[in-house]
Amino acid sequence: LELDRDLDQALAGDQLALHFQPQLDLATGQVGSVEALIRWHHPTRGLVSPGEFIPLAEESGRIADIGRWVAIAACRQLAKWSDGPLSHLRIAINLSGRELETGTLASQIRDCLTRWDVDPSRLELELTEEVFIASRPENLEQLRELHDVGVHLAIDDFGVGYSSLAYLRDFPVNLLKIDRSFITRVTDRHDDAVITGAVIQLSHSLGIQVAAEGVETEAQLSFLRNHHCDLAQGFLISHPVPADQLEREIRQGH
Ligand code: G
Ligand code: G
Ligand code: MN
Ligand code: NA
Repeated sequence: LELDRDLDQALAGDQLALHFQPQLDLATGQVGSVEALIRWHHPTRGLVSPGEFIPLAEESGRIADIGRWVAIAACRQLAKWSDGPLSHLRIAINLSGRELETGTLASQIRDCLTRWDVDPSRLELELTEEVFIASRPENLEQLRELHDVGVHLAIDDFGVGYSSLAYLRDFPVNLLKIDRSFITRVTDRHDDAVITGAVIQLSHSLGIQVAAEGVETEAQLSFLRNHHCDLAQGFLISHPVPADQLEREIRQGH
């Protein structure tokens, strides 16, 4: 496909960028971490959404190069922030199952961390439930290896994938991100409220932190505070923004 082939140029040039969406630590009121979301400024099509090009890249195999680009960009950003007011920030990057299949993900990420002298605990990997359930054990070993050196692991879009909980038992998960679809109606629907509350309790009982995705109203934020959710992410707090804007927002005390 034409769009997929254009990715080669995007990777070689400067058409890709990471935007960052803050996650508010509800206990401290500070931004504790940011999720990196890739953006593509296509020369003729304008902004192309990752929802459009990531699936294409997964099919063509270009996802491995994108993954490498993202890991490098995230580590460079962490290195840049390391001696300023953003030195406490953790960056979470999204990984697809296809990226684990290359078998070189762990060594690649470790190389990046070393090369930019980044504390591994500043980096978090977001994977969906499907990745944990459908990946081959030897591919998942890479995640264990990264966790052993200090990299954090997060479950993305929790609650809408397969309903197995075995990976919470078998994997060293640091953070569970409750899918946006629960948070959207958490103040209107009893079932969403009960599920959200129960997921927070389950996670905490297992020593896992919880983030809520897609927080758009003060009422949702209050609910999450009252139920001792650890982190909140969503348009109420901030849209995903370029690094310089994030720096301004945090300096202004967001
Ligand atoms: O930012 P936006 O909501 O448009 O993202 C759409 C989807 O693309 C989300 O599911 C998100 O997880 C995914 N995505 C964003 N950035 C990356 C990335 O760097 N790598 C991978 N594999 N997926 C990403
Ligand atoms: O699949 P993943 O959770 O990684 O997708 C993240 C995507 O969710 C980002 O592309 C981001 O733009 C989107 N997003 C983040 N916060 C909100 C929100 O509050 N409301 C909605 N509708 N989308 C959001
Ligand atoms: Mn995510
Ligand atoms: Na998500």
